[in-house]
Amino acid sequence: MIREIITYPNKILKQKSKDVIDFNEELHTLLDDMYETMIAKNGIGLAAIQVAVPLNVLIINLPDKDDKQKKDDLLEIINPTIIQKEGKTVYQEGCLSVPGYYEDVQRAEHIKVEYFNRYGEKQTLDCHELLAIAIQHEMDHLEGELFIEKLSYLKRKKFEKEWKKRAKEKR
Ligand code: QAP
Ligand code: CO
Repeated sequence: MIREIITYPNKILKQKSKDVIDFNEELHTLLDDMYETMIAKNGIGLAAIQVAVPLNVLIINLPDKDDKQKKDDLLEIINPTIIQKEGKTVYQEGCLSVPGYYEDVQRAEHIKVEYFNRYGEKQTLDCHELLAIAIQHEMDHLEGELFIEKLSYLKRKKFEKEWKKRAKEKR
């Protein structure tokens, strides 16, 4: 089932998410719905809070070399912790909760993450490039933070101005 995606400036997005305790059918339904919703909206990553569920759950499905988004490549990441961080990189990010806005964000270049899969099995993943960026972006959602909150003062002002202008045009 496709769920509604919460967008900025909805306060729900500022909530901190909590760890999953039961790896049950309800969790599996949430994960399945998140995947369906993300694909329907042309996303490559989604956190549970973006569909108003405050749990430490995120999914990532990056396109491969042929630019194809394959469900086999789907990562379902539950209760993640970053155990190593290295380097710095800048990437122009977007977010399904801030549609139509893209801006450069600086993040760690490599990260090592521990998490659980949908069956409650512990996993460890070494992440580089776009995957490292995507996981950090989604993990920020779990802390109630959006990529626009990482921008410099000037870029943030530019964002607020553009967002207000767009809200006006929609009226
Ligand atoms: C997070 O972002 C991310 O504005 C996932 O109109 C960001 O899926 C991962 C999207 C940067 C890696 C690098 C955004 C779709 C999708 C929009 C997304 C839009 C339609 C964003
Ligand atoms: Co996002």
